[in-house]
Amino acid sequence: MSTVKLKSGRDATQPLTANEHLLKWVEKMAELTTPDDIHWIDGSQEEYQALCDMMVDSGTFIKLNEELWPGCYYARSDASDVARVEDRTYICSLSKDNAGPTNNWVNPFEMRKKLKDLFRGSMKGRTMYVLPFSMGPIGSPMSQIGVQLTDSAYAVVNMRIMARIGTAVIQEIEKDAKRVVPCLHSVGAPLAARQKDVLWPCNEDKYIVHFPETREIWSYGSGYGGNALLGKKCFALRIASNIARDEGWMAEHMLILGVEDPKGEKTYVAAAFPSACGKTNFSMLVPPAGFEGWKVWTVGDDIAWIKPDETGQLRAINPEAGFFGVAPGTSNHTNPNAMAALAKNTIFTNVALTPEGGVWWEGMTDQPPAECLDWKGNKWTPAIAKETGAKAAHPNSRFTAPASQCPTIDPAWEDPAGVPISAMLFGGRRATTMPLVYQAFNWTAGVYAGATMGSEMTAAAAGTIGQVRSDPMAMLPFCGYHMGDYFRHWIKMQRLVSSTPRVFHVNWFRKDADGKFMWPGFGENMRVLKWVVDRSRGRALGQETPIGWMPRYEDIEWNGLSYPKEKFNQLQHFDRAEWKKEVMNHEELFIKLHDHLPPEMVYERELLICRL
Ligand code: TSX
Ligand code: MN
Repeated sequence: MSTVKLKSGRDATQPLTANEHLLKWVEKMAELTTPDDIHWIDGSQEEYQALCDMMVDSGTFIKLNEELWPGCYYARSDASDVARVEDRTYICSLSKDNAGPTNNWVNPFEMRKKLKDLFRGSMKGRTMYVLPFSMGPIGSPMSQIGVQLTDSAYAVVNMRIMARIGTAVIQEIEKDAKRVVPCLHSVGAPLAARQKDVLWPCNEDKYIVHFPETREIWSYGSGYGGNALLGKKCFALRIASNIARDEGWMAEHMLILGVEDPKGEKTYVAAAFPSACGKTNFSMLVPPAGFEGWKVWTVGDDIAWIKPDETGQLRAINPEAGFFGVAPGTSNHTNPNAMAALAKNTIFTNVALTPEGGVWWEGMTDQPPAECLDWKGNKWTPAIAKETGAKAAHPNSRFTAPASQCPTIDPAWEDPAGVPISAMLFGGRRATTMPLVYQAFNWTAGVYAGATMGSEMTAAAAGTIGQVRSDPMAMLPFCGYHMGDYFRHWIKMQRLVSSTPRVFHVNWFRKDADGKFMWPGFGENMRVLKWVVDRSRGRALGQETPIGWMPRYEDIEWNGLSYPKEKFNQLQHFDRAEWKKEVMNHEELFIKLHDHLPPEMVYERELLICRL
């Protein structure tokens, strides 16, 4: 195997930089992993096309019907490589105490030795791509730069959608204004001479390793999602959370949206929800009937980097350039803006393939196709599904789509200065206890609400469905250091800003006694968003309750929706007995974090108990 030929005649094996530091590292890693070739990624359209063509030739990619899905490709992963591997994810800080009880930890010296053994010769028979990338707009003072060395062309083409990559990033590196985060990635499947490759190479042994002090990422054995696109969860959350703590900013698992009212006034909100709560849908919300003239603009759907500006105002950027969204459940009803974003130039992974050369997934259309190939390549029909329960698309199947193609993408989404954040939302999937919305009394109470948030598991190990799992700030799998220190950092942020954003807790998923969702959700969440915006701007009323400020029926805009007052009161009802139990459960996490837990969390809990 040798690297792709480019029509322009550029020899991709020639380094794109003379930067000693970068060249030395690439050379050293090539000595370790022994690839057959090295390909320097310039990020051009031509190069992207050549890599896609190469994967079509090898069978890893299927080109979709150009009439139906222009510029789109389809991939199936190995059936054992379909999601992030949390039990194989490590934070290898010098001291175990710095990783904390919610992360896996191995002594970094031991781990380095282990990784060197794993990576030794791991790229044999393959090309090593040198992929310079910027998380955040190139040149923004809030952006961070990395270089990913990878033997996966699939990772390269996905990263081209998810981040800014190539020559322009090299120029940033040469200015040497910023330090580069080295990211080494191998699927862990070296090829012997004349050995035929498989469609999705990977290794059953997987290691996703972060060294927070030296700001390094080493990922071995997986080609899927967050395991392989190292700019996303590994860099933009786990490593960036460490940088942010040291530098006084925040790297959060949050969407960012802008609400524009009919007068053109714009208010930006960031929101942290755990997985399976519809974060992408919320970030692209379509205002419902009764909200004519209102617009919701999308800045990001997954990650926010938030930093005080010179005046102390918190401003946020989306460090990503694309959406790596869960396909199942995405439709013209639930999220027409995502459907428009993924209509072209998109990579689909583990969805179903239709006979016309199109894609399908559960929930995409009311009518399933009469026949298709499922994510494993097997024949799938609605009858087979009924009989065997087989899903056409894997529940964690994905689309990789350019953010620029989203009809609601905010005009300021690439503003190097970011957008000003006025409010922060926390929320989970809760059938009971949690009202539709309440506002925390102040910043510290808001940090408490975020720290103690939980969500019911939808798909998990047998017997755990419906159980509430605590997921502080939706960061449980993504915080790159001790969770107690992370809470301290949140508390401390108040001292670094001129004014804190207002903090709210929301729950779209409360159920009535018959097990029916009480709130229509989706576009109707705009009614909650309006109250949030008005509260943040100091012009909406609410009533004080033991848990925070809550809207009364008359504080919500009901134009366009008939929702009875009694039902709203039930939806907003807070039950003292349920909440007492809830607060007792908070102790479990707090005990785990005890010696690092900021005293503010203990006091907030005591105050809440007293009010209850
Ligand atoms: O994304 C969702 N959001 C946020 C949208 C802006 N989902 C999908 C969650 C899975 C990813 C929701 N599901 C939301 C929601 O607000 N609410 C619900 C629950 C629900 C489901 C179906 C109905 C209502 C609520 N159907 C009818 O009322 C007819
Ligand atoms: Mn996420």
